[in-house]
Amino acid sequence: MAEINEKITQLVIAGDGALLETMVHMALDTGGNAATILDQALLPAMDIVGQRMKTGEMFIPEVLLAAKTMEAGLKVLTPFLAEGEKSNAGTCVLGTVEGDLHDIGKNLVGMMLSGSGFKVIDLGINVTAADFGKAAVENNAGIVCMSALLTTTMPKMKQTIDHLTEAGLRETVKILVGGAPVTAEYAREIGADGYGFNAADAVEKAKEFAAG
Ligand code: B12
Repeated sequence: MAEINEKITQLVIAGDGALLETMVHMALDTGGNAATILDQALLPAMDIVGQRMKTGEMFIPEVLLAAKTMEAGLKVLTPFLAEGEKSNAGTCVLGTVEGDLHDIGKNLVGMMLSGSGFKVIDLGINVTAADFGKAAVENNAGIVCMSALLTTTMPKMKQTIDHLTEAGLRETVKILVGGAPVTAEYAREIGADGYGFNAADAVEKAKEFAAG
């Protein structure tokens, strides 16, 4: 299994979507666990891509191709990852903050939340504070989940929280934040109710909020 996982990692980095899908199917068919394939093959690929991006070994078009390939792999895994209980745990509004186009992590969080019984309103990327607020009201959401992958867009989380406070929504809406540069300390600093390290942690925190 370690060999297949390594091959999957390399295919994401190389951006070979067609072969990647075949390999992920093969990994599942030979008894591989979807969460393990995600943790040990797909996510490490994105870490390597990130390092190569930083050192200038990979350029944006190649990173984009790797990201698309990662998504193709995730699509194959989705039905196996999101097979949690189907209760109605509440409504979450989810989005990547304004100015930020990264959505792989956000999509994973959305997938796991909806697999755990939450109704997920995914606003996509580049979501303004006003749009988060509007969607929270329109959908009577109990939780607003924000993702940011850039240090330059993290302050948009605070702006959104301020907007929700001004709109009088802070009593009824819990705020959960996450994304690679975000920390629990930062979440506390900006007045969020919680921080999720990864998609599984996001579900745990959301369930705590829903339980009251
Ligand atoms: C893929 C990628 C891209 C793709 C995005 C494609 C897409 N559809 O998402 C493209 C090519 C578009 C891109 C562009 C850019 N990128 Co980029 N990108 C990445 C990369 C390699 C991977 C991100 C990723 O998908 N990781 C995998 C997912 C699963 O992990 P994740 O997002 O962290 O999510 C997990 C947790 O954080 C958490 N989580 C995430 N969101 C949420 C939300 C909630 C509520 C909760 C609870 C939890 C949670 O759960 C997730 C699942 O476990 C990272 C490097 C890295 N290692 O992060 C750089 C990186 C984030 N990018 C970076 C940069 C600089 C850029 C650009 C500015 C480059 C440029 N010069 O143009 C642009 C910015 C574009 C923009 N305005 O957003 C830097 C950021 C540096 C910084 N300190 O700010 C990084 C760190 C690369 C680097 N090492 O330099 N990028």
